[in-house]
Amino acid sequence: DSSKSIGEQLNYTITGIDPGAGVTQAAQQSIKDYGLDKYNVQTSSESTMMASLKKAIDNKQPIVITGWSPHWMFAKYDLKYLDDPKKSFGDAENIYTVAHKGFSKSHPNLAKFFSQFQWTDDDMNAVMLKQQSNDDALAAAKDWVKDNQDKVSKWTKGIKKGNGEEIKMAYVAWSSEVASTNVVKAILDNLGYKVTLQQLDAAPMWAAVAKGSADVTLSAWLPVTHKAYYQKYKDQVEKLGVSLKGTKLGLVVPKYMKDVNSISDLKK
Ligand code: PBE
Repeated sequence: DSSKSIGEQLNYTITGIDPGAGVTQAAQQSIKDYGLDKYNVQTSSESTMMASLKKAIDNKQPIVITGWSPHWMFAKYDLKYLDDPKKSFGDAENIYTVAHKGFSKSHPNLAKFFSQFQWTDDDMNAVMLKQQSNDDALAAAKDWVKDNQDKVSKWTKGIKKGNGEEIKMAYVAWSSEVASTNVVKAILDNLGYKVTLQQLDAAPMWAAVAKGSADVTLSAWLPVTHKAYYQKYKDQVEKLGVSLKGTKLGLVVPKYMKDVNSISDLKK
């Protein structure tokens, strides 16, 4: 009903993901920064948010979600980021590989691998799309690894084979991290290591790496998105490398919402 204001049409709702995600905090910050007084961030999970997005698009209804790149949503739907001149969502940042402190001393060979593991948006998108059409995230990752041996061989250059040595990786169930974590597991398992994966919410994921119940995570978006977690644990963790450069966070809407182009338009 277009006689209603944008806010009324949206039920003053920003459809979001898990409460522990940095993008959730940033969305709450945007409500303050832009004076979106009546709005709420409705938290759930990435899969629930994506189901709401699909439903809205199927019915050509307005919706605003907490989005980020890389993400397969941009390949599947016609979406746009809302302009954020006040930078509630920060600037482009990087995805870091973070380990329990001391990991590079105790596991120099694996630390070298992680320092060499850096891929691109296109690589990650390819894996995320495979995982959209294959419920088995590891099988999809293995497929990609098999077809991209040129890239894999650069990441494993000079890395010694493992001997069933165990390594525990923690991650959050965000598509980007499901992709990277399973790809690394596929590569290291092939090399003779035994990688176990632990899926956690963001706060316990950081805590697990800090206390050493997990060795490594590929889920650290810094310097802004996970700033609070990093500040809390920086003495107990170490950065092994950057797996992907130039990520983005923001509020995202379907392109058919022609009158909504910046966050302040949500006040209309
Ligand atoms: N994300 C994906 C995470 C980091 C990776 C953008 C949903 C977050 O907001 O914390």
